[in-house]
Amino acid sequence: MVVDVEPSDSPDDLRRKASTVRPTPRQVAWQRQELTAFVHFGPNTFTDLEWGTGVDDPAVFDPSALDCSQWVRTLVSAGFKSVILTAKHHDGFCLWPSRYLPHTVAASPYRGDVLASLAEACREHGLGLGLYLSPADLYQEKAPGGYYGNGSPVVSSEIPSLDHGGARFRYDVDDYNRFYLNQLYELLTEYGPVAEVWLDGANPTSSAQGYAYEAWFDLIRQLAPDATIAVGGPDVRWVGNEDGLAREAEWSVVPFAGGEMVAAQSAAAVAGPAELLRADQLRWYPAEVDVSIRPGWFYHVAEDAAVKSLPELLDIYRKSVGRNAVLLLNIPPDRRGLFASPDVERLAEFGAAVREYYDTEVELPGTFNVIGLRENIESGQQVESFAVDALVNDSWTEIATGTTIGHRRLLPLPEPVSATAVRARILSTRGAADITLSVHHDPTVPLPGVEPGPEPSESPV
Ligand code: FUL
Repeated sequence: MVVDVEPSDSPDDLRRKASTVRPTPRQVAWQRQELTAFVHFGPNTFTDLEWGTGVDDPAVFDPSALDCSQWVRTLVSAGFKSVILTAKHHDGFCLWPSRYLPHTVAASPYRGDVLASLAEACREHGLGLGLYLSPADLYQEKAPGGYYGNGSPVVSSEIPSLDHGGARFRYDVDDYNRFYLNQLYELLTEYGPVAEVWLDGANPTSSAQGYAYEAWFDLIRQLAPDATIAVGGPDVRWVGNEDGLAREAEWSVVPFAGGEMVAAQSAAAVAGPAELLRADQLRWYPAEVDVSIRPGWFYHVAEDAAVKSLPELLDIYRKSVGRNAVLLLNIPPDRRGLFASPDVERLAEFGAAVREYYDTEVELPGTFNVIGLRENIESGQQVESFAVDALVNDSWTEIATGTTIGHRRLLPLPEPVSATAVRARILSTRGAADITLSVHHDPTVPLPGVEPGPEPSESPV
């Protein structure tokens, strides 16, 4: 939902207007998932690269024991609600046998359809399916006759270009955008419901190629009305770093001017009072935190010993889910096409810890070291600052203060508190806030040495 603001609006008018902005039902459903998995898989898995070349031989893609149901079972038991697969990464190789190019699984020794196997496992185990379709495409840039940046004219085009036996659409687009729309059409009509379409902003190509975003968004809305369009799209924004770190004050109501976010996605503040003053429009635009369980996005055997520890993952959980964002955690399958055992073990520990420490509340009287707060985001995001008090030896003591809450806020305490009761005080709010308070105990808190330093650094997205 979008709310217009006027140059004459005072800071209080702006806060009042911000308090009226609401998420769409698809954004509410997206946020309540809290945990989404990312799966980077493709030629890079076999060439040990992070960014492929576009001219990788499809023969390299040769998983010996691919089993998407192993991924899905591992993810479901760790509490993930959906999974986003790199159907096409920047190298342009497709994990499904697209009709629109030869550079796909069909030309590999594997020959199967990875996306179809994943979609089937997701259906069987009740996991949502999301798709990463890289806008940048090195194969289309480098292959003879490739479309990326070929300077072709914009012409009225029917989508899909080949007859798939379903509905047809018409857009004014150039060759690459027609190709991209045809791929979206395949992905959104042949694999069942899609929960999220992830449009990466990174661009390793050298050619200038414009993206027909309005046509892409229109086609996605027509074919997958429940799918969120993330990062390069209107429903979900990139948090601005790939370290697993949302901001202390992570607003979902974001100021825009001239159709762009007022602040850069990676700025220290994107929606504070200073940004509100520069807005001509306010939109519900929540943050997604993408981070890998390993140093790289793709599997590298050399990183088997560098899988993030349980305390690190729980720290990321508190700083993403616990800071009003969705955590998009990447787990890359290995050359067999399976999640490797260090990752499987860590995910099992992570799922058990989230259930025990965060899905379960400490009953009072009791001892806790994490405060949990939630706003019902169907009523927007309202709280600007709050304090929490504990009743210790019959007297109320302030034990924590914070800024925003949003869907969920998890606030670790410097040391455990034993109390008979707790209460939250809203110190400042944009409008009527609908909040709940809980307390938790996480034995990995405090985690020395991993408190965030300065706010997020720039990343390739
Ligand atoms: C970045 C890409 O360049 C990386 O390879 C990875 O896919 C990450 C999630 O997004 O922009």
